[in-house]
Amino acid sequence: MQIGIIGLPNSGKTTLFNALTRGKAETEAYASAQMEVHTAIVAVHDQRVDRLSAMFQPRRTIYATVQYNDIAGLTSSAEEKGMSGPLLNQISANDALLHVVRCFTNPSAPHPAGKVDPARDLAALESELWFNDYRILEGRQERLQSQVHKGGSPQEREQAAKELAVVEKLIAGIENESPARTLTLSYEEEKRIRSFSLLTMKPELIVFNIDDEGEDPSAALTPNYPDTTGVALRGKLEMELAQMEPEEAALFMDEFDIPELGLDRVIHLSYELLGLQSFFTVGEDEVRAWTVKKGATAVEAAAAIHTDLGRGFIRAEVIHYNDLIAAGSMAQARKAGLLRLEGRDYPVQDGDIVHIRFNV
Ligand SMILES: Nc1nc2c(ncn2[C@@H]2O[C@H](COP(=O)(O)OP(=O)(O)OP(=O)(O)O)[C@@H](O)[C@H]2O)c(=O)[nH]1
Ligand SMILES: [Mg+2]
Repeated sequence: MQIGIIGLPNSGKTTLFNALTRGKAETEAYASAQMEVHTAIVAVHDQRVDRLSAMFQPRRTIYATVQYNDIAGLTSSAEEKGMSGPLLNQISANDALLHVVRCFTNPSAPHPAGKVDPARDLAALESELWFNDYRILEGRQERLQSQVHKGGSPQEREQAAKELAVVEKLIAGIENESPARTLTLSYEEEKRIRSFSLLTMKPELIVFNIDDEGEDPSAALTPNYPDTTGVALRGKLEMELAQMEPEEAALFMDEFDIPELGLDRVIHLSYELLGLQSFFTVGEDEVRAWTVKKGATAVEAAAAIHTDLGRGFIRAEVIHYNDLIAAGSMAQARKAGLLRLEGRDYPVQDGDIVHIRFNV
């Protein structure tokens, strides 16, 4: 799963990327027009995994991961020409978007537009995304209209008419300021437009990059953007903390009275945003968190571990994390009859501990 970090030049994308990934990519105050992408894979820390690891003492403990991509090169002036193809490809390759909005003031890195104005910047980039989808849909609409009237076989015309109906629904949505993700589409409708890679179809988290003393504007600004989540983060401070040794960071947080890092919150929000959940496998060899979409079935969970487990699936032996912890150990849980045998269609729950029985 990949999350693209987007935002206007100098909004703090690379700063946030460094904080999330504990990396040291260069933040460049004046070199934003070029397209460059930093990429890193981040573990999703989960206390449940720590607790299971303490219980089973495995050789390896593995957290779920998410990939972050720091994408520079977006500006608010692309509107006349649209986004460049390569930039568009970089953005649309992501499963979700994390939009950084500048709220901080910094005399050594002045805002390119002169004045800091989060509402303006947020609107500028959001309309960029909407406009891009609009152009794609309009182009498609034109072609489909001519196909419906004079194209190919009756079947082809019927298919074109069906696709046109979805395209027009999405266009009406955008004209009505409803991004594609807010429209209810049937599975069939969604399938017809999947290949367009619409940017407003992607789940979006808005991160307000605030000063050390700054106020959180998310409650005021996010409601204008349906189906997004907003969160404030002190980007520079978080980056500096993330780059310190843990003991040093703890001292610093103590001294400046910072109760917790905002980063973990962003990591968890983005995980939720993707509609993901974790299940666990446990044993002496390995305790591991696996990632599946919410609503995934037992056989899909098995296939996420290994295709063979999906193919040869017989049953899943399942206990929820909370039940195992309450029982105290796997042996006691077994004695108390807390392990269930589930079939292939069982909807896996976040926190399930799963053992797949299979035969290939
Ligand atoms: N005071 C302050 N400065 C920040 C903060 N976040 C970023 N900066 C500074 O703002 C400048 C731009 O930050 P970057 O992280 O490079 O921004 P960017 O969005 O990656 O910029 P481009 O890649 O050039 O578009 C740098 O000089 C940062 O040190 C913040 O939260 N507070
Ligand atoms: Mg950058």
